[in-house]
Amino acid sequence: MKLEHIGIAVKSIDKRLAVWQGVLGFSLLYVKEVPEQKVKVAVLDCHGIHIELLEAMDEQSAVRSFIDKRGEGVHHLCFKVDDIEHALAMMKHEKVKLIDETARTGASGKKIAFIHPKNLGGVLIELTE
Ligand code: CMX
Repeated sequence: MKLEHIGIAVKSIDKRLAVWQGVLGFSLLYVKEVPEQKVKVAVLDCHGIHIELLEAMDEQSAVRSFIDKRGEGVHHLCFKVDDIEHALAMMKHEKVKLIDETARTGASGKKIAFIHPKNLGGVLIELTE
C-alpha cells in the first residue's frame, strides 16, 4: 500500500489554492466537480503524492458537515492498492468496518472505496486501485 493522496477539506478552493499553488509552489493538475459525491476537487502534485483540496458543492455535502463539525483540515488519507476488491475482502475477513463494501468509481475514474474511521483512530481512509 502506498500513499496516493491526502484529502483536505476547505471552504473555498480558490482561496486555498493561492497558498498551496502560489506560495508552496505545488503544480495544479486539475479541478473537477464530482456531483455524485457533492464535492469539487482540486488536485495538486507534491512529488508524486497528490494533495486533494475538497470543497462542498452544496449544504448536503459530507465535506460541509465535516467543516461544520471540525473546521477546515485533513479529511482523509488515500492509499493505492493493486487489487481493491481483494483488499476489501481481506479487511472484511479481518472484521474491519467498511463504508463501501464494494468499490465505486472515484473522481479520477479509478476504483475507490472508503474504510470507516472507527477502526483507524478516527481517520477516514480511502483505497484506490
Ligand atoms: N474523518 C473522520 N470521520 C469521518 C469523516 C472524516 N473525514 N467523514 C465521515 N466520518 C465519520 C462520520 O462522523 C460517521 O461517524 P459515525 O458512524 O460514528 O456517526 C462515519 O464516519 C460515517 O460517515 P457518514 O458521513 O455518516 O457516512 P456516509 O456513508 O454517508 O459517507 C463518506 C461516508 C466517507 C463517503 C462521506 O462522509 C464523505 O466524506 N464523502 C466525501 C468523499 C470525498 O472526499 N470525495 C472526494 C473524491 C474522492 C475521489 O473520488 O477520489
